[in-house]
Amino acid sequence: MNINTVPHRRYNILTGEWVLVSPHRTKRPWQGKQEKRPQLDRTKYDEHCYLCPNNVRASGVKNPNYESTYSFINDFSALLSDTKKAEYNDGLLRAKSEKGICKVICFSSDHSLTLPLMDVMAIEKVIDLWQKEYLGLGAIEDINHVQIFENKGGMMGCSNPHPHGQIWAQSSIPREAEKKTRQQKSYWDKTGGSLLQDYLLQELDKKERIVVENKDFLALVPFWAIWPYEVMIIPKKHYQNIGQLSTDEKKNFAKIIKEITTRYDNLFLTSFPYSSGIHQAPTDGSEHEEWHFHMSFYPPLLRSATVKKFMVGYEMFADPQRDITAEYAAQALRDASNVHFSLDRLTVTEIVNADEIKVSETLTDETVNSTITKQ
Ligand code: H2U
Repeated sequence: MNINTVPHRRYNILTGEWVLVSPHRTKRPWQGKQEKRPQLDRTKYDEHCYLCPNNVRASGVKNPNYESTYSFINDFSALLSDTKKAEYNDGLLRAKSEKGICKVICFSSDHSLTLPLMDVMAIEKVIDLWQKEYLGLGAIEDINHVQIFENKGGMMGCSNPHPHGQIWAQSSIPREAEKKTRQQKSYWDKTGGSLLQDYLLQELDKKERIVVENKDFLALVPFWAIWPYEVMIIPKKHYQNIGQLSTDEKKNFAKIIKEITTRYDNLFLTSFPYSSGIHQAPTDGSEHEEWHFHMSFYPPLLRSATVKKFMVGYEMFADPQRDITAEYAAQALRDASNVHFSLDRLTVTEIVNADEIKVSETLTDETVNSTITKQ
């Protein structure tokens, strides 16, 4: 089967689910919604920002004069640490109380930054904090799962441009982690090996979906990607959680995060919106040897800085679907520069024109064919 032309379904080894891929559909004209291009804000300190140092948050608490990273319990936490165990059962209606802790993680005291614009040492400090929080929260009784994530950009529902992420830690294992535990465990029991380690070796051999690589990490567009430019960062060693990373490995993790997010911004010359998250072993007291931690980026942009993918219709009722192939996306990200465009003296006209360039580029046969030929 020619996966560059034939409509097909791809299997996600981590979730056991399928995605419909329709490569012939990239030529579909677009007369639909165009999002607003986000402004690049250079304000280093905003007196109205709830997350800037020394400012008072909505709860009335004052942030300390922090210099690099800072974490605090979310003032509007979705989960609370003092929730008592309780159940509601009424015929077919069932509910269970859920206990947890939600935290906000400020990546930097500088309001104007984003991960691609931070230097590697500053990103390492974010990773230090993620490690500390994963281990600390995970050690608490009744906290069986720790979800680290970032919503970047207004398009992803982020409420504040100050560089930050969140952590929701809770007693239940949520759906995505539960699926991934099941799939990895069944592979481990069958083969005695790690599912992601074997996948990583196959991708290293094929090379067509790899975006960048360093001594300790690989960043690729997974074969089963759903989002147009979805990326997964996988450690080369079989680690269950980020707590196992050495100082050297943390530096390489920071480098590859910076590299991927810079290429994202350069793809459409915009601050690329996404949701990213780290999936790692549950903290329920079991060893979870089957787990291989990884970080995923789910960005919505499809054709340009203003045209995004919609997860609607067939996707809501049947299966996720994509038009551009994972191989095309990996090639586009490999072709993007790893020097951030804002440091590269581009003119405003070039940035504004980038919308039209990308919209027409993704629509022509030549671009699709030339990418396929390159592979
Ligand atoms: P988002 O930008 O992804 O919405 O995350 C910001 C979080 O910060 C959000 O969960 C919290 C919100 O509840 N927050 C506080 O805890 N205190 C504040 O003063 C404002 C925002």
